[in-house]
Amino acid sequence: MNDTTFQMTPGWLPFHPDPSKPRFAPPPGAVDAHCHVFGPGAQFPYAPERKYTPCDASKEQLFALRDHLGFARNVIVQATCHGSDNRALVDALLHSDGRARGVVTVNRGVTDAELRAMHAAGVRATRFNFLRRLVDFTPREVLVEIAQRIAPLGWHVVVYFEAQDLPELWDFFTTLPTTVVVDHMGRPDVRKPVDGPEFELFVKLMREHGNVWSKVSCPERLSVSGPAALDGERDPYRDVVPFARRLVETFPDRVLWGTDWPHPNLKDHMPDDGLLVDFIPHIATTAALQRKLLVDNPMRLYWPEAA
Ligand code: 0GY
Repeated sequence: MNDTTFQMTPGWLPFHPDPSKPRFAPPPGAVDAHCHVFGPGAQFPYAPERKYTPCDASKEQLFALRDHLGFARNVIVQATCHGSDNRALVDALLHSDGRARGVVTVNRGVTDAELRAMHAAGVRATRFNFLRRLVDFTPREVLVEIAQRIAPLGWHVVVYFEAQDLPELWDFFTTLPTTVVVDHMGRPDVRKPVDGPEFELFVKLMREHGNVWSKVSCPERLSVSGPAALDGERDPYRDVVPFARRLVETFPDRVLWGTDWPHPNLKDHMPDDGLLVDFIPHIATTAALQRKLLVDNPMRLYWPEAA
């Protein structure tokens, strides 16, 4: 595709135009460890093989949101709409004054020189996406080959999958040679019990494999009850709280949090990013847990030289 004008997929919502100021003040140095930049398409075209076309969401808009929400740093994650063309992400890293690190998507053709250049720009991980609505299937041996290529750089692997696919993916995940970071708690079905077999399997993965971390992110995607705040209290996405809180309290040193701005692929509800920040004190209920979640853990993983 050579055109540089893109129409957002019909029905897809743009990001919130005017997020509220959170009541919760993140600790100094807090990291938004899962967010994206999209295009702008005229400068960084979307991938021909993409399954959706997002709205443009520039690095300037991302950095303005970071400041508005009271965060200090970003981890920018390659989304599938840009395929394995990481130019928009790398450009954002290079313009972040060292305040952003990145998670790219690469294919097996990537050269060592390209990997080194991405590392110099601030990339620290590669992402494997297993959601069939987002990507075509990549054979496991190709992913293993990529993991072996990036491991010597000290990078880790970020994985995105849905809870019902964990049994099938278990052996692959547990043989990866790096730290493995799971997006959005492995997407549990929050209508099921937090101590039921499905989420127990995810907890078991983290308990038995000390190299597995989880992002306690995306309540807006997982929630059935929705954002409703109770009696003016900013207590949103209540049905997701038990799941995220269990992980934060069981594995306080291996959890990360992120906004997921600009929230691709949402059709029914676009979150207020300020309200998402006010989800944090409900899942990390002490200052010590909040500091680990928002500062110590992401710094250890993405800025180890400064942690
Ligand atoms: C997310 C979630 C989604 C999209 C992607 O790479 C992507 O396109 O991850 C989703 O649609 O659930 O983390 O951004």
